[in-house]
Amino acid sequence: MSYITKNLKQAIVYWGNPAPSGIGYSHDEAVEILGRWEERQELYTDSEGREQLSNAVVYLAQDVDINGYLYLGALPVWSDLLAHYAATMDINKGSIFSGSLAKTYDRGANELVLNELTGSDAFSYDFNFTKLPDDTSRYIVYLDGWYEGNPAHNVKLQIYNFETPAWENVTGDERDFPDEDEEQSYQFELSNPIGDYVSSQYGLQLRIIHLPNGSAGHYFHINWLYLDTAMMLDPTDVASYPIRSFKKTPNLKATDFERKVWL
Ligand SMILES: [Ca+2]
Repeated sequence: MSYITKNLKQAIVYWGNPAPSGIGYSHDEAVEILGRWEERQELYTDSEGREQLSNAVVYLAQDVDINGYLYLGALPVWSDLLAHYAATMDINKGSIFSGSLAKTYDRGANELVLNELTGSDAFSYDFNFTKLPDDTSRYIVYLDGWYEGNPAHNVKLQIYNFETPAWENVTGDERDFPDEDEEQSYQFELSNPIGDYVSSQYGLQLRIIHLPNGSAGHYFHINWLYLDTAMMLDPTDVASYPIRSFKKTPNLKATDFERKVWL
């Protein structure tokens, strides 16, 4: 392995396979590769034989496409997070002890407190998030609250799969909200890709459900509940550079190649 190839240790995001689209190019989904990124201006000859000055020079262990894009950094490259609150709540089983859905919209002391019933399917509440951006691919659920119940009771977070269609557990854990004495902060990253779980008509639906038998006098407290979304950024949305020139040269022993890119 050449000196050049051994020292490719920086995470670099690569958008390859450029296809003409309108005024620019569309690309395959970003992949993370290793390389060495040098912020230096160097004269190079572009594909049309013109001399140009580079923005940066990058060494890689793989071939890349002219008009692909490179970005110094790791995946995922996400936009800023955008918060969404539940537009409606459906009570499948149970009832409101105190508060209202609006109490889940801020982190103040006010809670929505939900009742548990004695017997099987002790409670089931759905929270419906609508008006979600089309191109969002990252979803994180935040819940500040607590289950005031019994250590043996199982309260789970579920999500509706519009494709199957069926409710699915968000985690493989026995309990997502164990019995507690005070408020906790919970965070759940939802599956990616999220496509089957988001409907243009209904948005995204979460269910908080008590699975085995329950007992009256137990409560589920929600102080703050929101869904953070972010989208995977395109090369033109980040400080990336188009690949202007690429040169592949055998090393001295002809066992490897030096791959050099001018941006
Ligand atoms: Ca609140």
